[in-house]
Amino acid sequence: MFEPFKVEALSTFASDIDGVIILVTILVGFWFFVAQAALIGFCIHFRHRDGHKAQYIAGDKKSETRWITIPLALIVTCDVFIAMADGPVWKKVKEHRPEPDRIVRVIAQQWAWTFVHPGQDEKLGTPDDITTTGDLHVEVNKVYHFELSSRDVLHSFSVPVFRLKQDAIPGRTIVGWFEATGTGTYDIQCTEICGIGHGLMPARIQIETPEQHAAWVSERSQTLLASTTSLRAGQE
Ligand SMILES: [Cu+2]
Repeated sequence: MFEPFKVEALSTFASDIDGVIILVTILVGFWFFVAQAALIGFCIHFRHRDGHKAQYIAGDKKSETRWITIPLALIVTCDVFIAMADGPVWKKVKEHRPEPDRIVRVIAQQWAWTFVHPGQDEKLGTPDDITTTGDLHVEVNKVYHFELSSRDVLHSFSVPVFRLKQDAIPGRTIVGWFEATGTGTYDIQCTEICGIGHGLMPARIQIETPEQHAAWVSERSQTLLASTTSLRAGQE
């Protein structure tokens, strides 16, 4: 089977995006084969052979321009179908953001991903925030907003199982969203060539059950508390 379809679809909008990709593939694939068949057919039909000179046809007669205008009209009609299918999906994924259950911060840099998660208070920007490198922990069936930024150059935050991709632009914080529909550990990839170490900046997303996520937050909070306490003791 075609490789992209082996990637599981684990977000609330993944199947919508797959639907648009399948539609575009079918329409473009159909016209690709029609165009190639016409090209090869004309090459054979108008070729040079004994007693028959090869023809150069500029296509400026009215009867010949139909070979351009009719396919153009048909292809534009297909474009209209694609626009009708992708408009609502774009709106759902990029324009409309459901209210978040949690917010995480995603920071790209050459060549690593840093993730800041809310701690036990469920709020971002407080002292119990949990920062990790290379591992994003989220809970299944919860709406997350991510605040994406870059410390240096252009990167792109891609989570294939979510069918999610968003460029990270230095100087800007871009907010997006996702809601996972299944658990497991999956790839996060940078999909913007960002320097010589671009291929060395993979990360993982751990999609956890409510119990697993609560246990992870609790464990990391204990570690954070212990290190803060020992740091204070060392300063006194
Ligand atoms: Cu990158």
